[in-house]
Amino acid sequence: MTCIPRRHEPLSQEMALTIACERPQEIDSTVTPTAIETHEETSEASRIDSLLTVFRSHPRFLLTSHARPDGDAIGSVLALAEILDQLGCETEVVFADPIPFIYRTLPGLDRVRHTPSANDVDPSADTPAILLECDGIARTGLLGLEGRMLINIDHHASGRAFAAVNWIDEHACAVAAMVYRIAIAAGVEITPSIATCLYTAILSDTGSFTYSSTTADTFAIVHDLSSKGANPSQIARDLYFSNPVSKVRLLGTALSNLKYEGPLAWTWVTSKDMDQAGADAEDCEGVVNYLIGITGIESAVFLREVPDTSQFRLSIRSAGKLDVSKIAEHFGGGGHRNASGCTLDGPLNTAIDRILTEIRAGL
Ligand SMILES: [Mn+2]
Repeated sequence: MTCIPRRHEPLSQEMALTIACERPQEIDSTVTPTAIETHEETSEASRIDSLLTVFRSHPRFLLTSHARPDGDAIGSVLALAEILDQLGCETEVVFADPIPFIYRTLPGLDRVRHTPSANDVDPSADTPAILLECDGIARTGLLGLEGRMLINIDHHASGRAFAAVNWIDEHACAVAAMVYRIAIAAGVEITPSIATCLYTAILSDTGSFTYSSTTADTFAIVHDLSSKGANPSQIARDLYFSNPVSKVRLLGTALSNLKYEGPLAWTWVTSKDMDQAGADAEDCEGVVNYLIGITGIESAVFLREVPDTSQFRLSIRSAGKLDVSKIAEHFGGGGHRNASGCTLDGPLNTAIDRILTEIRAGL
């Protein structure tokens, strides 16, 4: 294991050089990498170096991710918090929204604060904030981030370099894969809890290793994580075989509302449907995957009425031809080529017309 500086002074040139030299130099002289590969590798190594320089020169960080956090957001934030523990930093983990039930067993959850403002956990503007999977501070749903030093780590195609330090890799299967690379570069120990958090994040963000972002590199990472204490069958049970009955009832309603037209399928649930099923927003997670799982369907949309508003929250999926991150961005949302989301004003039929028109034009 690499020796890690635990002091928090700005790095001396000598120390920065030491860190740069610690990078593994695994160059196979029999292979000539293309210019693009060389450029990308250099840029990734230098971005991780920049991050480590920041981590080692501040005593304390706020960590957060997007509103309505998913498995990648939560697992990656918790893993990064433990990595920062090992680097000798203090951290505060804060989310604007509660942690969904299926992630209740993740190690380190007791350190999560759920509150509307980052100032509630650390009012000092000197404490930098690390944002995972956000294209700006608005995506966190948190107040109190303005004026802080911001660090942005993201793997969304819609990612933007809005922060003081940015690392965006839209080819990463999950932001957890990027956090894993940070851990390796920092030389920290991948503990069973880091391994469990990162494995959970990658499992959920690759749709159980089914999305096109899943590559040999994904399996190399989860292979390492399973050898370091992540338990694949236990994590799968916690994520996929622990559904509350309200979720299954709501799925029944959503599937009975199903409509389709050529390669396009869509469905919805209203606030009333959710009340009748005793369901909440997190019970809607994954419904859209049943639609994109229909043979011949190229794009699928699930609309959920947001309680006490006239708006609908949309989950959009593509089987591969259509880039649905572009569709979501058109309506102020974002995401990935195959999975994205946005919010539209109601009423329901207007929201459906707007999204279907946009998707038909793209298919
Ligand atoms: Mn993600």
